Amino acid sequence: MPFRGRLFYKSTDMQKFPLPGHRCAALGFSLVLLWFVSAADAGEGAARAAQPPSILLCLADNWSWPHAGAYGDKAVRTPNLDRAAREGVLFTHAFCASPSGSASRAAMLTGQAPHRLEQGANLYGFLAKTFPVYPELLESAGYTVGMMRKGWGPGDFKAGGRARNPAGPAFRTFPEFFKSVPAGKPFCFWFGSHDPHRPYDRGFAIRSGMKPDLVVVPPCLPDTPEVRSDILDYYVPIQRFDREVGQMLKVLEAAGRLDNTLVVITGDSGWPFPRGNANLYDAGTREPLIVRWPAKVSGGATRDEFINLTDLAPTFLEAAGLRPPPEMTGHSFLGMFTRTPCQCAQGRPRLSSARRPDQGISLRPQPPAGPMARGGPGNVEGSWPLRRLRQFANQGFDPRPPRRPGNGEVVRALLRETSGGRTLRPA
Ligand SMILES: [Ca+2]
Repeated sequence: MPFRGRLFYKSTDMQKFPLPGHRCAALGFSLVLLWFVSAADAGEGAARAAQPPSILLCLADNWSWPHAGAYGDKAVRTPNLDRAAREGVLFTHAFCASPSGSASRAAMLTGQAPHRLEQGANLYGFLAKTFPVYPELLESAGYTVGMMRKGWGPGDFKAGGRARNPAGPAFRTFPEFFKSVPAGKPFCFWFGSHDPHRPYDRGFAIRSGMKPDLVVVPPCLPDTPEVRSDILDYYVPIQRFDREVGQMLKVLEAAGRLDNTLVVITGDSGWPFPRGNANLYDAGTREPLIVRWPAKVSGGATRDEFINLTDLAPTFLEAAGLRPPPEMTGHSFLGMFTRTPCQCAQGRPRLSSARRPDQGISLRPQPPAGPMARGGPGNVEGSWPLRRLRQFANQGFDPRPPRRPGNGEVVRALLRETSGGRTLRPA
């Protein structure tokens, strides 16, 4: 609190004037000084609040939810990520747009779904220069941009007509980049770690004392000592990623730039195990996501909203005070922290796993109540998701009791969601 610091400053002045008359003079002088300093503080605070934030994306390579201490994983130690989550927001339902590196990164950079990106949707393809990417948009707005290690890729960015990686000009280290940022000016940095991508030094984790009994083996994998050891070996580079993120945050903290930096920590695609990377299961697409920005976002929260990593580009642009280009299919989720009720998920289709054999249900959440709402509660009964659910019910699919384990619960949850919290039953 600046106020306490100023009060202490006043006390030291008092010590310089031991006589009573001088004390009054010192007190008067100090009060005037205090007023000036407080006024200056208020001005600085307003200026700080008005300053666009810097943006730091810390991107792991092949990292799955929920492999961080903040999510309750006891086998991996991630104190720096956990601290960022405590001081920021921990998301539980973030998904990459594609479980494949080049496509996922192209989608993150452009804020667009991969199928719109031509060759950009392919591993080892290219991302044509005609697709705007958020680092270039921020650079045009005065940001200093940079990246280190793995940016967009794997692939040949020159084949897309670009002179540099779409993630920005390359630097060897974050401090080297940070030195190039003019004082007080915002920056946008992409830290593309190679961790925890394979290959691993087989058995290294157990040799270094990590505990296989703490590993949670997913039911789709055989629970054997070899699998536990392999999962622990995947945790070793996650811990290295954690340390490197911690070092970057320390650099920002020492420079007084940490709290107005929007820090996002996530991964490009799922872990390198069966059903993981390159597969459309959750293990291939569901990502850890931590957002830390104390200047605007209260810390200590866990959010369950559905986030797609194409949402990052429009979120970064909105944070910088820019309007996302209309071709971005991602949605800024900044409104989640600044507007009530949340409008960030409005219009986003959701694919559910509730299905009759081979039939999926695509659901669109109801618009929120309020001036932005396109329909009130009366609209809910006739909304097409509910009609679709009723069609399923009329076709003989009765979610009570479920024909498949879990389906009934899913349908009931979807009915609750699409009905704005009211309990509705299929016709
Ligand atoms: Ca990857």
